[in-house]
Amino acid sequence: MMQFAWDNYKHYAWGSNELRPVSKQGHSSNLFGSLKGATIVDALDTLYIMEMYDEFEAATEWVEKNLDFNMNAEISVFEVNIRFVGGLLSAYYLSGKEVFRRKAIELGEKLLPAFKTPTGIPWALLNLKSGIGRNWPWASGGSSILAEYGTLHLEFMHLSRLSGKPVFAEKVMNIRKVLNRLDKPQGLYPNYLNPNSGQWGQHHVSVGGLGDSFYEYLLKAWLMSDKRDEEGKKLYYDALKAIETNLIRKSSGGLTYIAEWKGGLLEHKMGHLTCFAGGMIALGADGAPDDKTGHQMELAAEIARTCHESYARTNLKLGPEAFRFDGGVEAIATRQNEKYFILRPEVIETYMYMWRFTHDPKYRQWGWEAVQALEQHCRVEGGYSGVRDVYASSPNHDDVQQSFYLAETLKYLYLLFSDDDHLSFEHWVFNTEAHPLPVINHTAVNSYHVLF
Ligand code: DMJ
Repeated sequence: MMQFAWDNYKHYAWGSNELRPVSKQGHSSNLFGSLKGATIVDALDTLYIMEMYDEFEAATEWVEKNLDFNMNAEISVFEVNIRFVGGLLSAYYLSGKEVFRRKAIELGEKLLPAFKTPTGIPWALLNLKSGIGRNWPWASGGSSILAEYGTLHLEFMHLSRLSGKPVFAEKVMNIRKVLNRLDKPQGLYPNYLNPNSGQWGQHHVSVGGLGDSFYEYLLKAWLMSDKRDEEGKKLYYDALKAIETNLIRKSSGGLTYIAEWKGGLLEHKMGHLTCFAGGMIALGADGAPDDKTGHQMELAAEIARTCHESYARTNLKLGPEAFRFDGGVEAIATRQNEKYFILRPEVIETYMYMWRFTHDPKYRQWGWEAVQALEQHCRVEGGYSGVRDVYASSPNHDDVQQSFYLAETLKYLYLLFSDDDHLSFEHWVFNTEAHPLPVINHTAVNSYHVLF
C-alpha cells in the first residue's frame, strides 16, 4: 500500500504537498502556504521504517536540494510543526543524516516569531518571511487554539536538544506557565485562549478537533522525558480525570463515547479525531496514579470498540468524520457534512496501541478489515483517495491523498502487524503525526536535563 501511495505521488505530484489521485496531479491546501513537499517530508520515516531505502534516498535528495523555508508564505504553525519539524526530526533520529537535523532547526527558528504575543501563546498562522502572525479569523474572539499551541512541546524539546539552544524549550514551557495560572472550568481546558489577554475564549471543550493533541502531548512529554517531567504527568492525569467526569458517557446500547462540552452542556457527538484517545489512554494506563483496578485500560478498550462500531455500521466499512449518540442513533453520522472519510489514522492508531498492550487478536482483525475497506473503496488508479459518504453504496472520491495517510495511517497499520520491539514504546514516543522521537534519557540529555 505504501509503495502504491508513494509511487503515484512521485509519478504525478513530485514536490507538491499532496497528490490528487483521481485527476492525477499535485494538490496543496492553505495549511502549508507556499511550502512544498509535505508528502515527502511526512513520509520520510515511514519509508525508512518499511525499509524502502531507494525511495528514502530519493526523498532525502529532494529535501537536500529543494526544501526551502525562505519564502513569503503564511503557514499554520501547528501543521508545519507536526508534519515538517516532526518529520525531519524523526528522519534524523532514524537515519543519522545531518541534513535533517539542520533543516529541522532552521525551520524551528523560522517558527519562533509566532511566539511574539503579550502572553507568549503563539499565533496560529505565521508569515515565514515577515515573521508576522495572526489567528484564524473564525476562532472565538481572536483566540489561539488549544490543540495547536499545545502541540509543539515534543518537537521543541528536541530542537533544544539538537541545537544546544534553550529558546525552543523555554517557549513551550512558558505555555504551561500561562495555562497553570488560569482557572479551569470543572478542571477542563477550553479550546480557545486569547494570546493578548491570556483569557479563555468560548467555553468549548473537546478531546477531538481543537483539543485532542494537547492532552496527548502532556502524557507524551512525561514519557519522552524518561518520566522526569512530573508536571506533564500531573497535568495529563488531572485533565483525564476531568474528562472522565464531565465528557465520557455510555449510550443505552452500551457504547462508551467522549462527548463535546459547550458551556456546561453536552453535545453527544464523537469525532473520528477523538478516536485517538483510546490509544492515548492505553499508553497512559500503566503510569496512572490510583488505578489499581486497571480501569483506564478498560476505558481505552471500550473507546476502541466504539470507534470500531462507527466503522462497522457504515456501508463502506470506513468511519465517518463524526458520529452521534442522540436522536435514536448510536455511533452513526446523521449530518451529511459529517459522513466523509479522509484516510484519517486515529482508529487504526488506537488498534495499534491496544494490540501492543493486550495482544488481543481482535485488534489485528479490525485493522485488517480497515485494510480491505481501504483497498476496495479508497484505492483508485492514481493512489488512495478519501470518500465523501461512508454510508453510500459505492464510493464518491474526494480526490485527495492526504500526507498523513503515508505518515500515520500506513505506518500504524505496519506497526500493528509488526513485532513489539519494532520502535518499542520504551524507547520511542510518536508525535501526533506518528513521527517517532526518542525518549531522552538522563545520560543523553547532558546539560539540557534541567529543561525537563
Ligand atoms: C494529523 O495531521 C494529526 O494526527 C493531527 O493530530 C490530527 N489530524 C491529522 C490526522 O487526522
